[in-house]
Amino acid sequence: MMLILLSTVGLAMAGEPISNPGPAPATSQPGLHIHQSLLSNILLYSGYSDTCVASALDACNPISEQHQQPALIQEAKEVLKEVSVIVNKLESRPRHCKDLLDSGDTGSGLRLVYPYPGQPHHHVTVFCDHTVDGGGWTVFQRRTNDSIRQDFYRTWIEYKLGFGDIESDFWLGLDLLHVLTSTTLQRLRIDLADYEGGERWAKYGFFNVGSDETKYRLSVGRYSGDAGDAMEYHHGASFSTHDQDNDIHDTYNCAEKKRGAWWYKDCSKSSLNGYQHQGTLIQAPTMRASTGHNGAATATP
Ligand SMILES: [Ca+2]
Repeated sequence: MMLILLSTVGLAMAGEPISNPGPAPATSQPGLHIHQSLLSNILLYSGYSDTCVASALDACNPISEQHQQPALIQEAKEVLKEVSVIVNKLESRPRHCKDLLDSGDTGSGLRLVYPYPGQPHHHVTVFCDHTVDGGGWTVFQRRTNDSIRQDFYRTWIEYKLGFGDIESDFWLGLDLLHVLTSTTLQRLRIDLADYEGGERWAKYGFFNVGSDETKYRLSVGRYSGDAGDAMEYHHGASFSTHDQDNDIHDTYNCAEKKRGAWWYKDCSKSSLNGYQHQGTLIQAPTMRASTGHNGAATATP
């Protein structure tokens, strides 16, 4: 495709002045409008007179201008149209679950998405949840009350890349979370359940996870829900694991203290990857990210 485009440009430019026309012929006359063209220079240099070259090339103009160039332009337009169709097709690939919902895929479960800008073929598998709060949620963490549970006391590299069973207990991974929350505005929803069947939720109108360079710094804003705001305290914090202490506590690593991995400061008001207590209180959290919908909560704080 690109070769055709380059070829078209090359042909279209063939009549343009050249920077080094070579030795000027002795018979050259000022004002001859074609004397700098490639072909006229060759002919003049070969010994043909100006008048002869001018009349010969003038006779060719109707063909090149009225037939050849429109044909080339038409060809270029068709090539550009094909390129445009391909680009639109690639750009319309779903970046996250909200794109899938908008395209009419209302089924929850595993789906392929293409979240990486400039990498239209790089896909990942995510779990889409369209059952809560209008749908369009990309689940990035889930802890169940199943008999077999994932261990969430994991290393930095495991939290970076993700772990677990995406249809049960899992953590999607900080690298992917950064991409998902950086390419479009995202909201965050957390659903909590206790062992007695009680349920609470918290939602944030803005949610972003920074890059590896920031140690995946958390940004959240605009709380709503009935679980209480336990995330605002963590706004601006970097992520910590038991083998990488990025919290602001001087004497110990909060991730070790809480037996978890989170955006700890000094140390936490929430720790949803922390030790999962058996008994009366939390927790079986599910964390979801989604772009806004229903025209609400899509603006930047
Ligand atoms: Ca510390």
